[in-house]
Amino acid sequence: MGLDDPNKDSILKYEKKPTLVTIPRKSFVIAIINGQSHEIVFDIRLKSIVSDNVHKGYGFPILTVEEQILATQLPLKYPPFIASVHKRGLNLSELVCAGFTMGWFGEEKSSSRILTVDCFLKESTANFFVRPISGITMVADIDLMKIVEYHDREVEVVPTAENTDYRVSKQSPPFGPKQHSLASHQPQGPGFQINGHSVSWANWKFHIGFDVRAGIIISLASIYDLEKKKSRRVLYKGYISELYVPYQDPTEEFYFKTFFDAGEYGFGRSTVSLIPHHDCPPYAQFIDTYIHSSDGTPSLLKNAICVFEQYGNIMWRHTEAIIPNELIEESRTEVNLIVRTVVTVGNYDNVVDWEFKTSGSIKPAIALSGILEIKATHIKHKDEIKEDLHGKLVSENSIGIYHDHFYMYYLDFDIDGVHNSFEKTSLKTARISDGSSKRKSYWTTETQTAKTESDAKITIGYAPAELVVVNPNKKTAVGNEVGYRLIPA
Ligand SMILES: [Cu+2]
Repeated sequence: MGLDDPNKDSILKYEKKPTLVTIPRKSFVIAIINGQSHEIVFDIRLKSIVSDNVHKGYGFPILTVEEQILATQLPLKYPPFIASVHKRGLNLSELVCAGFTMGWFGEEKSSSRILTVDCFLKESTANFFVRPISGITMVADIDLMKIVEYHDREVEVVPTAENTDYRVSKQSPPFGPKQHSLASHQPQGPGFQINGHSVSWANWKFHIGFDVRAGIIISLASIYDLEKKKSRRVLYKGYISELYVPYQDPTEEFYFKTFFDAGEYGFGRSTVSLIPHHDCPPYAQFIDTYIHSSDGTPSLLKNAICVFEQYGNIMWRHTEAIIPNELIEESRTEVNLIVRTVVTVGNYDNVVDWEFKTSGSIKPAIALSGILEIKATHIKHKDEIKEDLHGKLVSENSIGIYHDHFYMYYLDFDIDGVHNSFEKTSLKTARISDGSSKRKSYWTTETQTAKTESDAKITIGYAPAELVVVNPNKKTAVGNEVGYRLIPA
């Protein structure tokens, strides 16, 4: 369930004259009714359904928490699995299971929603993710809510629990159990204001939204121009539209691990409460949000978002000692505004930051934390490896399977207005053959403007390029187009 965004036109009109313009208030609901996926638009003011379409294509709605919990309990009552657990000499009460989506590999459209359920050993450690019970494949149909496929191929060693617990109480110095604390506070209070869902700070103003699929959404970000004495729009809307995590192991128990964390699990639904003083500094301010259960009941998520000013680096400095009888020392501390959420999908924790700088830059950043996904092996040392493990032996009996984390950002720039272009400036070699210079060659630039979306597809990092979103109708004082550079980091 989420907001059915009014179109940009009405939002921009409403932004100008909120008292005169009535903005549509609609919600977008994805519901499973009798095994069919419905996309329903509901008008909140009129209290009526505007449209109800059955989705016929590929793909299924985001998993709900409830059905994942039910699915992960299935193995514990499934006799063949119980037999496999006993065969391995393990204790059923020490198991914890998790559901994994199975991807799509070109099969005909299937009508059933399925999950693989993998189980782990939680005995002697909180870090069960590094103790997988490998060699078993269990597929659950979550509409029927039963195991529909089961293979016990081989008995694999379960990696040891020793030294795996991540809780600070279990750590030895210098990592724990006690660390020196840091006190920090802002005697004059924060330099920003939160008014409803709008934040103003320094020269910035923007809106914070939240969606069950996308998580945090930054919108209507504008910067105040001191010279023009007006606010200038930069970003209409920005959020993480998908996080794709494909593992590179083609074997039966891993090939399907090609996760879409936003589309399958929900980046908003997987957002967790921030831990004050640890996830955000003591002087941070927190914003709560609501997430709904599968029947639509809203539940409060405390401290879902934090906003704080971050101090630290030198933004600019100069010591001037050349002027006789005068010493000038100037140093400016960089202060940035951070808007932070943490999204925990299974073993991984994604720290999602939107950083605003007084220079006008916006820096979306990700810090990935949590626990590596492990596959068990009988191998204890590198010398025993005979074939491709599809990963690295990271510890005795533990392979960290090769994989990537691709974060996709939806960025709708509205730089000084809605008509923006995407430009790519590449370097090209120019040769001199007429002897007009002692140089034989030099590089110059060549700019292309994308005419279509597919024109704008680029492979980052293979050749130097400057990627800029510009407003071709707005020029700087010297006649250049105003724009924002995209700097992949
Ligand atoms: Cu990873």
